[in-house]
Amino acid sequence: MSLEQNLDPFALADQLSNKLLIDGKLTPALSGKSFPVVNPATGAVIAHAADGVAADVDLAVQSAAKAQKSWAKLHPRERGRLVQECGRLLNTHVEEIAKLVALETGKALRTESRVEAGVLADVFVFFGGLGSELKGESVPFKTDSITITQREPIGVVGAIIPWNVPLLLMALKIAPAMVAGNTVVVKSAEEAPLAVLRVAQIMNQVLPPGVFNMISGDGPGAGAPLVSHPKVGKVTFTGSVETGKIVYKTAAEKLIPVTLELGGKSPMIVMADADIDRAVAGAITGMRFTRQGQSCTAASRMFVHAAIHDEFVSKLKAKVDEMVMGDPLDEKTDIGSIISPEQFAKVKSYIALGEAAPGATTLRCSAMPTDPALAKGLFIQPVIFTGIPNDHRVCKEEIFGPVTAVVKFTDYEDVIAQANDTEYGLAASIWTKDLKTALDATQRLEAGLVQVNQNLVVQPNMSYGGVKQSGLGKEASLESMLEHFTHKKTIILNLG
Ligand code: TXE
Repeated sequence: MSLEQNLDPFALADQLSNKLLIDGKLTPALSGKSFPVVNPATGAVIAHAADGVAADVDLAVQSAAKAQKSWAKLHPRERGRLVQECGRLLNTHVEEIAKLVALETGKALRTESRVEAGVLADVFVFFGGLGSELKGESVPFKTDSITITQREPIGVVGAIIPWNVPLLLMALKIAPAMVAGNTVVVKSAEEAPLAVLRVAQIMNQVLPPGVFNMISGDGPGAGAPLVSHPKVGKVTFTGSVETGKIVYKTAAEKLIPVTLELGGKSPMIVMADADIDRAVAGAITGMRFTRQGQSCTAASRMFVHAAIHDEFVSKLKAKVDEMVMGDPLDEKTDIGSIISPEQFAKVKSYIALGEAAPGATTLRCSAMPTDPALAKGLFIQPVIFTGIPNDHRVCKEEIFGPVTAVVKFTDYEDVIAQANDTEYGLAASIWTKDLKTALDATQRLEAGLVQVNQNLVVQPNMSYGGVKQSGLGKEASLESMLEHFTHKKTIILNLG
C-alpha cells in the first residue's frame, strides 16, 4: 500500500481493510475474519477491520518479544532519535490521518480530528528527546563499594486503547514505552481501528520490524489474550472502569504492572466573582461539546453560584446554540456524531432520566443536521440540565455524551464537598478572581488535575491520570516513562 499521503479517507479506509500489522508487515487475521467499521455520521460501512484473536495476538507478542532484545540494546538516544523520526514522518501525514479519524469516529475534522492528528507528532518528538533521561542513581552504602541503580525496560508492553481519542491516547502510551526500550502490541478499539493502523504503518517505515505491532479485534477476543499473554510484562489501558477492573485482575494473576486511565465526572466550580464569559468559554472547552462530550475529563458537573447561575446558563446555551452540528468532514462543522449505536442509546437513556427528574429543566442546544445524507447518523443535540441535584444518577455516572448538569450552589464549603462527592477523580476546575479561594480549592479538590480559570489542557510534559475510580498511574511526562515503563535495578559493586 502506498505511503504517499492519501487525502481520500474513503479510499484509504478501504485500503486498510482486513489488516493487522505484525512484525512490520500488514497481514490479514489468521482466521480471515473481519468486522465492519461504520461511519457513525451516516451509518455506512466504510471498511472491514481484521478480527484478531488469541492466535494473532500471540504472533504479535512473539514478534515484539524477539524485536525487544535488539531494540533494548540500542543506545536510548538512538531509540529516541527513531521515535522522533516517526513524529516527523507523521507530521507529513496529518491531513490524511485527521480525515480518516473523523470518518471513523464522527469527530469533526476542524474542531477535533485535525487537532488530534496534529499533536500526535509532538508526543513522539517530546518523548524521543527523553532518551538521555533514562538515568539511574548513585546510592551511599559501604565506603569500599559502589552502589548504583539503572533503569531497564520491562519487555513487551500491551496497550489497549479506546475510540474517543485513539491517536493521542495511543501515542501517550507507546512513545514513552518504546523510548524506554520496550516493544509494543497495541489493541485498537473496535469502533476506531483505521487511523491508528495507518499511523502504525507509517511508523513501521522507520522502526525495526516487531517494535510496534497493531491488532484489531474485540475486547474479549483480542484484548483479553493480550493482557493474559505470558510474554506481556506490562499493560497500559484506557477505557471504562468495568473493563479496567477486568484488566487489573488478569494482570494481578500474572503479577505485572498496570496503568489504568478510566472514567470521570469532573466538577467545574464557578464562583460568584468569576469572569462569566471566560467561564462559559471554559465550560464549552471543558465539556468537550466538539467531541460530543465523549471525553473522560468532560466537565459534566458544573456548580455555578446562585448569584450568576441564570446568566451563566443562558450564555452557555447561546454559545452552544451557535455551534454547527453536521458532517464531521465538513469544515463548517463544530459538532459531529456519537460513535456507536450502543453509546447513542446510553446517552439517550441518561437524557430521559434527567428529563424525568423532579424540578429538572432541559435545554436542548444547537440544531440537528438537516442534510438527508446524515439521516441515519448518530446525532444528539447537546443538553444542559438545570435543577438536578448532585446525588442524581445524571450527576453521579459517566454519561460520555453531550450532556451536562448545572447545579446551583451558595456555600463554598458545601460546593467543595459536593464536587468531591463522586467515585471519580480525574479532573476539576475552579473559576474565581480570588487567589485565596483558588489556592484553597486546588488543595482540596480530589482529582489528578485541578485547574484555575481554565479547562482541559493535556500536554506531553504534564503528568496526567486520575485518583479514586478514575485510574492508576500517570500518563504523559518524564515520570510516566521512568515510573511506568521501566524497572529499577540496583547494582552493588563490592570493591573490598
Ligand atoms: O469501553 P471499554 P467502551 C467509558 C465511557 C463509555 C464506556 C464504555 O463511559 O461509555 O466506557 O465504552 C477493550 N480485556 N469510556 O465499551 O469496553 C475494548 O476492545 C481487554 C471512558 O468502548 O472499556 C477497547 O479497546 N480489553 C474512556 C477498550 O478496551 C478489553 C474511553 C475500551 O473499551 C476487554 C472509552 C477485555 N475483557 C470509554 N473488553 C476514557 N477513560 O476516556 C473490552 N476491551
